[in-house]
Amino acid sequence: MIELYYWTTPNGHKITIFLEEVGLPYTIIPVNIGAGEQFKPEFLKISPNNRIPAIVDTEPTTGGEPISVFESGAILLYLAEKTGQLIPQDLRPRVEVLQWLFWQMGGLGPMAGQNHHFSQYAPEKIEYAINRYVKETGRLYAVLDKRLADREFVAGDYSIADIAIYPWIVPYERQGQNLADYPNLQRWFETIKARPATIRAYERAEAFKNQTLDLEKSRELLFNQSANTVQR
Ligand SMILES: N[C@@H](CCC(=O)N[C@@H](CS)C(=O)NCC(=O)O)C(=O)O
Repeated sequence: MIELYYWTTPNGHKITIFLEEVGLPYTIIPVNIGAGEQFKPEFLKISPNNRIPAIVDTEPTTGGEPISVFESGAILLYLAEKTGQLIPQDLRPRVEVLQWLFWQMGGLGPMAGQNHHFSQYAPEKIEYAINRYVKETGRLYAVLDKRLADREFVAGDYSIADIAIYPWIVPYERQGQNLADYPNLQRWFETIKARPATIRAYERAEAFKNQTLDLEKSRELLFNQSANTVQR
């Protein structure tokens, strides 16, 4: 059984999409990051960076104690290796997948995240910061669009690279992007959106929405973290 520490954010969706795709049994342990549940000591034990997602695999393939994993890219890789699915075994196609997985982890995720922050959440509209991240997100979309010009998926067959990228394209409007400007990316996006596993993953998220939150408190919890937050 996989225990998934989860919230309804792009990085959370990556793991439910994967798990729905391969049919591995899992239970969701919600971690409401707007209510500060990522700071609970029991969660920090498996996710010391106070971020979702994280997993505990209660039945590792080698047996023994449960294994916990944090960081969505590491989780996808762990689960792909565990199941032998959504990652090729051969060197060349495998390295293609890994490049695009890491491209998402180091590029699209952080840049689109800052884009969301400065465009939607920052208390002041800082034009320089908004332009910087909207333009960089557009550049990354264009890289993806070019890559998808002559192939169906990002790297060979449908893989953990596509799964890592897709949830970060879902909020394209909030990122100041128009998918019609990237026709190959748009075609890829519609293909993944229509997959039954993707539909099921986003349906599972519905159960956790509509939580009433004190927005001011959430903002303070999420956007005012420092070394003190970790050291206290
Ligand atoms: N690189 C990390 C990023 C995870 C991340 O930023 N998670 C956010 C939600 S998408 C979170 O848990 N935020 C809680 C907080 O900022 O305290 C990953 O891919 O797993």
